Parts: sequence; structure tokens; C-alpha cells
Amino acid sequence: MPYARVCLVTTCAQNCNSLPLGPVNPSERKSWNNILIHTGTRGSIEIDSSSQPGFISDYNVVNNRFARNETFITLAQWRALGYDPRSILNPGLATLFVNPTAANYHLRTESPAINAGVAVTGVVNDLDGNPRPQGLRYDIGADEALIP
Ligand SMILES: [Ca+2]
Repeated sequence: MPYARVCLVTTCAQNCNSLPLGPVNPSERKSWNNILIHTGTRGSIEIDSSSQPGFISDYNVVNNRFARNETFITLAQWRALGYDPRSILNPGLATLFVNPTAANYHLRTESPAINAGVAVTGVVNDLDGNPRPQGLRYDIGADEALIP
């Protein structure tokens, strides 16, 4: 069965399990501005080749681990397939977030996710209800850092 699976760490949950997307609408086959970190052994995105046509992924924070057809590949191999050219390699949860051990997934002031995203039509607020973007560009993830 075609599938695309992503692993999310957002402000809504800690250490989310893989989220099976199943056969998805082609217009919904985008992964932009997501923090896709699995703290275990799964890939940031796992996909089978029949689900690749139309799938777009970029401007994410990712691990150096993906999977295609149940085979793990590196970010470089994933990029060679045309995905995530501008995405950021996970620098570590403590570098990204204020206090991930206490489930505070707001972006640290120094987080490389700040201003590293892309404008997404219809996404006008972050998870806290703050308007986005703030600063130069959208942030990656569910939180938009409020930087003076
Ligand atoms: Ca921003």
C-alpha cells in the first residue's frame, strides 16, 4: 500500500510516534516548515516509491535518516531524490527548543529553525495564536519565535 510517514516533534507533543498518512491527496503531499525528528530509530520521512510522484518536502528540520521502500537512507541520499534541499539537519533538541525535557518546544532564541521556513498560504498564526511570520521569515515548526 502506498504510504508516506513522517515523525513529528512539535509544540503539541513530545516524542510523537510515526504518523501514517496512508494514501494521501496529491495536493496535500507537501511537507514544509516541519520539525521531523524521531528520537528513536525511524526516519524523518519514510515513503515508498509509488507515493513519490507529487510529493514535495523542504524547509524542514530533519534527522540524517529517511527511508524509501523500507530501506534507510541518509539525508544526502534523500536530497539526491530531489527532497529537502533547504532543510536543516537536526542540531539536537536542546539547541532547537527552550526545554525539550520539560516538553517546552518553543524555539530557543538561537534556534536555527528561526526564519528558516517558507511562507505557507493560510498559515497566519502559530500554535500559541501569535501571528506569523515574525521577523524576516516564517520559522520552521509550530512555534513562531517572538523576537523584538
Ligand atoms: Ca520568523
